[in-house]
Amino acid sequence: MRVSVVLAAHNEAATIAGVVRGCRLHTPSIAEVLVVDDGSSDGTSREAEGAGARVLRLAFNQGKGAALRRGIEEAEGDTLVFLDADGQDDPADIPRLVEALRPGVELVIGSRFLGTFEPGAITALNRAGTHFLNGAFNLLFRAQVTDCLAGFRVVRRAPLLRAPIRARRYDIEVEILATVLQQGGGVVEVPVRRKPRQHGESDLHSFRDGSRILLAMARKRLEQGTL
Ligand SMILES: Nc1nc2c(ncn2[C@@H]2O[C@H](COP(=O)(O)OP(=O)(O)OP(=O)(O)O)[C@@H](O)[C@H]2O)c(=O)[nH]1
Ligand SMILES: [Mg+2]
Repeated sequence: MRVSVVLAAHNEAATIAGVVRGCRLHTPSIAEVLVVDDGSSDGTSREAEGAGARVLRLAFNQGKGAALRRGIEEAEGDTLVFLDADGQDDPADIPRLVEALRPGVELVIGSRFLGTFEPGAITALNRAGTHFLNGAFNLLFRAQVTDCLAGFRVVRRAPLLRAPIRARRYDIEVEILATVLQQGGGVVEVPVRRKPRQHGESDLHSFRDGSRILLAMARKRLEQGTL
């Protein structure tokens, strides 16, 4: 197993170096930490490189999904770890996620709902929206996950290369999950701890991105045929 940690980052200069160092310290069989700097206007790339990451710079901001797709294409490893660059996910949880990637398992989700939200880690609106979208996902795909939107994951790279992934923003998480399920791959969840954002601003727009995620689910489900 060769593991690439892929971090999508947009204006995360204050936190990216700490996250990169944490990933380098905690990731078993690590090949690289790959940061996709998505048109940041702060020092995100410089900080990431200084901490030992390989950095891909996109010329203009294209969204988290577009950045992760680029990371999936460019990564060296056969196994990918995704987590947030803003310090909300704890790299110390990475070994437990990687360990859960047993034969037959293609995706390990770091579930915030099986784990812990520290105070301030999620707004009431985003918690309610996430529950709603998770329920919709389980109904549409006859799945039983607790956190279909979690960005903290370990996934094998091969199934993602076999299917076209089109998401440009926060719809990337459900598209990856649906793609793995569609190919018959095993999915497991392990609990993680989610911290509040310490610096900078979220790019997430609750209603606009929530609608986009719901549309992405519906489109993916329709592609798979009748219910
Ligand atoms: N490459 C890239 N990364 C992004 C973009 N928007 C967000 N990200 C990254 O995606 C991760 C999650 O984004 P956030 O905006 O923090 O979303 P969130 O954690 O779901 O929302 P909050 O809890 O409000 O912070 C962070 O690492 C961001 O830097 C983007 O446009 N491009
Ligand atoms: Mg965040």
